[in-house]
Amino acid sequence: MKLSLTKTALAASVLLSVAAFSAPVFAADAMLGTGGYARQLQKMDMMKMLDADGNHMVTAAEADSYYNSVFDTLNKDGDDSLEANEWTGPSKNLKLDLATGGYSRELRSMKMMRLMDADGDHKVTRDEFLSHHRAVFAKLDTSSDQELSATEWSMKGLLGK
Ligand SMILES: [Ca+2]
Ligand SMILES: [Ca+2]
Ligand SMILES: [Ca+2]
Repeated sequence: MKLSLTKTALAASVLLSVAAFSAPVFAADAMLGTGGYARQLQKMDMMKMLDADGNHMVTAAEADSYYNSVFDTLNKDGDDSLEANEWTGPSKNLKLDLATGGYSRELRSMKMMRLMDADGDHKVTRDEFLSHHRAVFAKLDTSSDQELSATEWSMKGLLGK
């Protein structure tokens, strides 16, 4: 009796861990980026690219406008979403004019595509793309004033390991 209870408990915990493993990335504390992605994003060169008015702060509006432009650049066929071939592009030409080479490379990994594909249909819509970047912004905006300072921008350990 004791043995079969233990077996049942074991089976239940295996089932639970399988369920946890395959759950989509919806939780508020879900990973927002790979370690490589976080490192490249949080460089000052990247902050400057989002800071359109050059005042050393990145507002939520500047971030949205930047990521809309990135989406448009990647979205070669002009429909409403990014497909895998648009995401990764031709292998020799990962660098986006709007971003550093390091950031372009990390963004265009399939792992980052999967993290942004909230409904798991293998396409990243503009909404999915923007809401991911808004979540990144919110995570970095530790003072919650809708602006990122250089200190907030470069804060380590918030986005991914
Ligand atoms: Ca600014
Ligand atoms: Ca597309
Ligand atoms: Ca999707």
